[in-house]
Amino acid sequence: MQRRNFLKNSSVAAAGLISTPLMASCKNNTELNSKAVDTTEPIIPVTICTWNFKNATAKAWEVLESGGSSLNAVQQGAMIEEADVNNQTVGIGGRPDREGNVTLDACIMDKDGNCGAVLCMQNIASPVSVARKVMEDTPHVMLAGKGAEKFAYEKGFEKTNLLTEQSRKEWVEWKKTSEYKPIINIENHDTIGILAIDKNGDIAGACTTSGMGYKYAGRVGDSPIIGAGLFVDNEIGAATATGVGEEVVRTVGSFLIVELMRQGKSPQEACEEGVKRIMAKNKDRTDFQIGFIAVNKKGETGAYCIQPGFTYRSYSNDGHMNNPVDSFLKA
Ligand code: SD4
Repeated sequence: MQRRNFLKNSSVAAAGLISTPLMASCKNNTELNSKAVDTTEPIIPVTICTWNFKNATAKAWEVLESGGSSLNAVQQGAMIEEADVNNQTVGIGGRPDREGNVTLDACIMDKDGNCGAVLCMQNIASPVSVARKVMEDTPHVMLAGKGAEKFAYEKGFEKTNLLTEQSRKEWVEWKKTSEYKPIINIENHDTIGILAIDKNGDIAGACTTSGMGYKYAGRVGDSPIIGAGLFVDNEIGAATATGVGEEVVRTVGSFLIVELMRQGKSPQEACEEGVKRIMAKNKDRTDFQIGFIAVNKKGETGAYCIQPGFTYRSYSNDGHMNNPVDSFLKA
């Protein structure tokens, strides 16, 4: 019998045994019984991120190993990619929209279900850090556009030109045809979604992107949308996404994956089901990429994608690895 089924059956048996007059102790007994059979140690701390962003997971691991919170770990990991001018889908150096403006989306979520996001924000280099301020210093979850930018200045963030010469040149080239394909080539996926569990067993996640290159001005994808690009439930686990955001939004992908884990699926099984739900609605399409990664409360991880080529980084006591990811469509 698979261990998960064994656990399920054990807790059912435990619940059966105690459906006696001692109802007051019912909850405690159930907890004791299920804990008694679940003897495996969680694999924590752990951090994982979309793609091969080894500097991000290295930074997050440094925070986790020194006893820092998962929230600090994911923020600091994400900030590494935001500051990398060579990453053209995150932070400084991100590809602009069709009008030449770099607009950034990011969100962050903590162990208590607190979350913050900024959408379509310009001129600020670390949107994930502004998202954290939204979470911690306002009664809101999302700030967008000029309001988000104004808020960032109020919080001491500096105005920064996000359009690098490289991204500007490519945009000028793109304008010659202005061909708008809301499809991201596999090679162009650079959005970072990062998840972590700290030494206390608490989970947090962050996601940050400049979105699709040459998008309509004002377009926002999944990455800053809690439930779509990222979701954390400290009792269950967390998930995050990269790829064509519209499709992730349509299935509320990251929330779906966490809920599937709640129902007993492993992170791997949950990611596979998440991708299958998307493909079920896109039966005739083979031209877009989405990758999900997930971690459960025990530190087990999983990932799945549509097209071959997606990988995810993990850092735990088992080492720092770039993990190949199985895909729905085969090469
Ligand atoms: C978006 N999901 O804005 C993002 C794009 C992405 O790698 O993941 N790019 O739709």
